[in-house]
Amino acid sequence: MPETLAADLVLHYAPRTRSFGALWLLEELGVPYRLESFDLATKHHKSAAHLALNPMGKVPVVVDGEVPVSETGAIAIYLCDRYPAAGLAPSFDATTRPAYLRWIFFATALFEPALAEKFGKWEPRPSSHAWGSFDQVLEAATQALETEPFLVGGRFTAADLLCANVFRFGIMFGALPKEGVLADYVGRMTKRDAFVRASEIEAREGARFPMKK
Ligand SMILES: N[C@@H](CCC(=O)N[C@@H](CS)C(=O)NCC(=O)O)C(=O)O
Repeated sequence: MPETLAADLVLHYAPRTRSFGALWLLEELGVPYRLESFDLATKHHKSAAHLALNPMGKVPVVVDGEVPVSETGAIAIYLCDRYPAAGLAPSFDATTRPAYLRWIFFATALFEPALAEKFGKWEPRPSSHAWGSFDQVLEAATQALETEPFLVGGRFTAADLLCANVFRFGIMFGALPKEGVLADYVGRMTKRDAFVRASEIEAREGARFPMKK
């Protein structure tokens, strides 16, 4: 909804990438932002201008005024604290804050690499790999959501957004079952208005930059 040309927040974004999480987040926050959209095929993300924003040469990057933030987890923590009225993060002194932070890191630092283990058919090494193993993260997520609708404090937070988004990829690419606790959770989260709006923007941008065959 609040895409505008005159915003202080700019999302550097490419369709069909992990930038979707940041796009969904901005739509949930309901603050004005501008989308700088480009096709990864152009390699703009390896240009000096983009490397100055994220030396990893990756998307997403959010620029707040003149300050760049990269890494989806950091973007989520930063923006939700910056715009507390949206209620997407427990306050600093809330007892649910540590669990919230844990699930943000779970999505990006544990579940993501665990998916790589699964897709790459790597030998599981639960005690030496930082994420444990794919089976461990799957069990932890399933256990947490078996009896609760949300991960933290009985309400939707950015932790749900990041986890649902990565579980969604897991389901899409066949690493997670299409039915069950996690699939039901993803189904509920992706019915949110902000997710639907972000998907419409993603479809529009995807059509501007179709995949080359
Ligand atoms: N850990 C980063 C991962 C970002 C990432 O890997 N982005 C991919 C797109 S899905 C990218 O920019 N790839 C282009 C490249 O590395 O050349 C995050 O969560 O923001």
